[in-house]
Amino acid sequence: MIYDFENKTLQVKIVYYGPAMSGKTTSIKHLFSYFNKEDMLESIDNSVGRTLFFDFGVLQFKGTEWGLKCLIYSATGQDFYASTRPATLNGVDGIIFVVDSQLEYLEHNLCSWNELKTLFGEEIYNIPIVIALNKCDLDNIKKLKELDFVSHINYDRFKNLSLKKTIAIKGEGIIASFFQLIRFIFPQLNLKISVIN
Ligand SMILES: Nc1nc2c(ncn2[C@@H]2O[C@H](COP(=O)(O)OP(=O)(O)O)[C@@H](O)[C@H]2O)c(=O)[nH]1
Ligand SMILES: [Mg+2]
Repeated sequence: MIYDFENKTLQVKIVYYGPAMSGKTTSIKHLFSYFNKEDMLESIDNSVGRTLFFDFGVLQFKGTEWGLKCLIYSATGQDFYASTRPATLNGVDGIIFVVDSQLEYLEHNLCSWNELKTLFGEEIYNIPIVIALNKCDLDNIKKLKELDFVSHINYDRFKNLSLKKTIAIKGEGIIASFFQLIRFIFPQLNLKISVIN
């Protein structure tokens, strides 16, 4: 977190993390389009549309006294681990962990989660995290239940951890997840903030 006293702005870094294809880019795209900021989002994709490196964008909000500048990144476990991790996870203030809630992807999700744990060690328990159980619309397949995932993580050790169901392709739960994370980072913040154009 960076305090810019001159401009009365707080700067935070938020990372959407999770296994490949869980819906990170879709979630971020919805977030930016919700605030009419699609043009502020850069996605570095490869030719088949998967995020090769990361998505990056800035959202700025105006509070009553201080402004809030959110640097938002996405990163996929493996790619991220290999090359972009140091720059992006350094000084992260909050993580939205995007889970693919199809039961068959449980291992994928846990693998990515464990990567995060390995990177941060004990520090992970201090980082505000929202776990987004994404793809909740897929009713025809076996879905991962909240408990399936929670039973594999030390849920009680986290200071600020919450689970939310999301459907990124419809934008459901995306804004709520984002503001839950902001509330974790700034428990005192007056959330009646407006986006800066
Ligand atoms: N059914 C369904 N598909 C989704 C959802 N979110 C993302 N997808 C699809 O999953 C695929 C991977 O999404 P993407 O955002 O690129 O994943 P990323 O690799 O984590 O950035 C795309 O085909 C998306 O359209 C969702 O909530 N429901
Ligand atoms: Mg992506």
